[in-house]
Amino acid sequence: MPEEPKRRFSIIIPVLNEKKNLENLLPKLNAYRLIIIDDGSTDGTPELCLGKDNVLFIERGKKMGLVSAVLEGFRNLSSDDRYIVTIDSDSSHDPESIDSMIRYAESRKLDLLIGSRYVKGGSSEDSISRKLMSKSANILFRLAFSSRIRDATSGYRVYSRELADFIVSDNKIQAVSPSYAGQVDILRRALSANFKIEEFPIRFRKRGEGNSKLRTGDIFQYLSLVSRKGYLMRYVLVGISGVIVNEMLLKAFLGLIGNASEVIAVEASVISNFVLNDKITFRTTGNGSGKYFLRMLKYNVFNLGGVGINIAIFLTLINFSFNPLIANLFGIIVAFAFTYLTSISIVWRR
Ligand SMILES: Nc1nc2c(ncn2[C@@H]2O[C@H](COP(=O)(O)OP(=O)(O)O)[C@@H](O)[C@H]2O)c(=O)[nH]1
Ligand SMILES: [Mg+2]
Repeated sequence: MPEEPKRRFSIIIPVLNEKKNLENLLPKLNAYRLIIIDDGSTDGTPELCLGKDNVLFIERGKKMGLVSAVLEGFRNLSSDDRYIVTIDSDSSHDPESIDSMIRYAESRKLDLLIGSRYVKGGSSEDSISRKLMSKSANILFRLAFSSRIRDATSGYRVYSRELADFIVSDNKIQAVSPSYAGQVDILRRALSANFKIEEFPIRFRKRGEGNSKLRTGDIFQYLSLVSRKGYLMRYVLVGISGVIVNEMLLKAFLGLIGNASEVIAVEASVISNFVLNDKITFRTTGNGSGKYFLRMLKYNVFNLGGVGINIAIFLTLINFSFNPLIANLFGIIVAFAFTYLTSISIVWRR
């Protein structure tokens, strides 16, 4: 059987001063159609890329961000591109995986296949500090978006044409997250639009020549995206509002009914937290009052469980002669983790 022509796929390569790395990479990609997006490299990158017949070279002149470069690639696909690969040009991503990734994406009819360092069979040769940063970013992603994806920040991906077109028509991504955070923004939107997404193990190498283009500002952009769009920060803020409700009610009722006012204060703050989380944190809309009360009941039960956990940890640590305030703090943290995890995985499970 004749081999299928590989040029039905385009490979998008964002580049910024990567001449030495591209000298290694480009010869391995002769069989593919390449869309290289350069943002004003001054190291001879454009000269290296120009004049190759499988390369569409797009020069933008100034640094506009990694994901904005990917989107520029999406806007320049060929009409017969059914899948699109994005790959870093710094020698971190092994082009050997491209064919197996595309085959896997095709056979599973996926819209997005993420080359992942953190699934079984994947690995990363990054420095400890970079690994720590990337792992933290991914833990935050999973907690904030209630997702199972383990390598949300990876730039080695296979996109279906449908998803690429969907992303290009979504002008918010371009405006909000043109840089690294955009990888996660794309994933978040694809998840909530129910595109089919999986991960594929890759071996991630240390970058070849040159330095990372990641800046401190990119990290803040990521944190800002996660806190604005994710569940976790909103949940924390609602939790703080619950503490205020609790303290105010306790103050109001203490003189009237004594210690029993603690019960009223706790229950009222649980209910007010529920109402706010349902409306603001998880933005639940129109799925029936029956379900609403069921969620409220579940939330109540888990919160009472949280109170139990808090007290149990408090009493245990006190027994080990911890300072009571520290013991209580530990209790609060574990109880918070418990109620948050049950909220995203059970009460407001999507
Ligand atoms: N066109 C373009 N490419 C970029 C930009 N920022 C990073 N890249 C490229 O995106 C890939 C990943 O960047 P890199 O610096 O390796 O990020 P890191 O792996 O997180 O350290 C590399 O191929 C870079 O050359 C940008 O603003 N514009
Ligand atoms: Mg890199």
